[in-house]
Amino acid sequence: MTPDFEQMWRDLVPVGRSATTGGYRRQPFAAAERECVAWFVEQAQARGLSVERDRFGNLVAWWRPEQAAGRDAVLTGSHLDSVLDGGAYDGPLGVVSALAAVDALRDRGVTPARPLGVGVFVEEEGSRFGLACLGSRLATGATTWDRARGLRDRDGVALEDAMAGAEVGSADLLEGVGCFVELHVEQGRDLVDRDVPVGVASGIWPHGRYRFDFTGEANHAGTTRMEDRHDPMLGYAVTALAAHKQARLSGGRATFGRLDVLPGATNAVPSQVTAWLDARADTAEHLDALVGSVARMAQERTDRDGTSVTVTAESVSGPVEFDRDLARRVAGARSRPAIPTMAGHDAGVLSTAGIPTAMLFVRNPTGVSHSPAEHAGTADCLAGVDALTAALQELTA
Ligand code: HGY
Ligand code: MN
Ligand code: MN
Repeated sequence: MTPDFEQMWRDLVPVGRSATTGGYRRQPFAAAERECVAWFVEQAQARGLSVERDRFGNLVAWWRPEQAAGRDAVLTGSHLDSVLDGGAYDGPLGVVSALAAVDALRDRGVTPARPLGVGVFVEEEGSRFGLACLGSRLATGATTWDRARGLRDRDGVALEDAMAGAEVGSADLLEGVGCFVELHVEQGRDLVDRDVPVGVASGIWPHGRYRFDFTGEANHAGTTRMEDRHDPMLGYAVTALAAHKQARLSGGRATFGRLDVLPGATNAVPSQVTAWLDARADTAEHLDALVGSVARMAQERTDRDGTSVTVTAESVSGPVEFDRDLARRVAGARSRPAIPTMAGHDAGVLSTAGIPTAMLFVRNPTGVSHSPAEHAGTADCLAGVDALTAALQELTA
């Protein structure tokens, strides 16, 4: 008898967790994430699912009953990679719940009349190579291998080199997929405020990642008079404050969470400050306006300081409205609330590629995510498995 949800969860919990912060470091194609993928393959094979891989590191474990031959497939699943010091649930909850849903269907004696796949998309967080949902963008053709192969991580390692040791295949994993349902921990408090364990997603805000390169003049921290400096740190500092203010005024989101300072010497005025802005808004126009206003303020300050700034969009995700009919079917008999999310997901990429897609959210008591404090109670996780099982049973009938 294959292990149940709680056993599978216990298997994964220690993999890639930092002893100091309790956060997860499951960077794509690095040891901890590869251990998670190996665990997934083992679990899939223990269930007699056939694991297929594409050339980008994505996988789908297929349940193809005889009677399902020739019919559109139903795909579920999520991702196993994490942001740096991320939480345990963002991604893995959708994968483990999908495997548990397969178990539950079998326990009910259900044999799907459609192929049912459990998918794992690689580098959903874009936390190593910078492009969000990299695996699903490659699988859908939203980006190409030629554009992606040269993306480099913080150590300058290119994607194609990081993938060198990884087992890949040549399947077109999305061929014949009629719909995709992703279960995910909620990254917010909507379900908490509604006191509901499971909800469905209505859509995803447009969002993007923009690299600000501030260039100034390195000089001595002591012998250089303040009026003689061209310090790029000032441009960054003013821009970070401006981004926060513009987001608050517009109801959007703006975050500078990553910074590189060169040369990084305590007693030298820096030559270069690179800062990454994560910006999000309810519409594409509002997003452009938010990023545009922040870029203008950066330009004004650098003009004053005799420094310069360039802004490069590294990852942009458009607005997503999920398939209403599918959301209704996935919500099932219960009237589960339909809630928007400001977090990107592979589901958004597949929806944008034209595959009818829905998301189920599981309540997160703190609403905190991308942090070791991210959490979902076992009862709510099991309610999520039930909801996903019911949805998959309905969709594969
Ligand atoms: O960053 C996001 O929106 C998602 O968690 N990948
Ligand atoms: Mn996620
Ligand atoms: Mn995430």
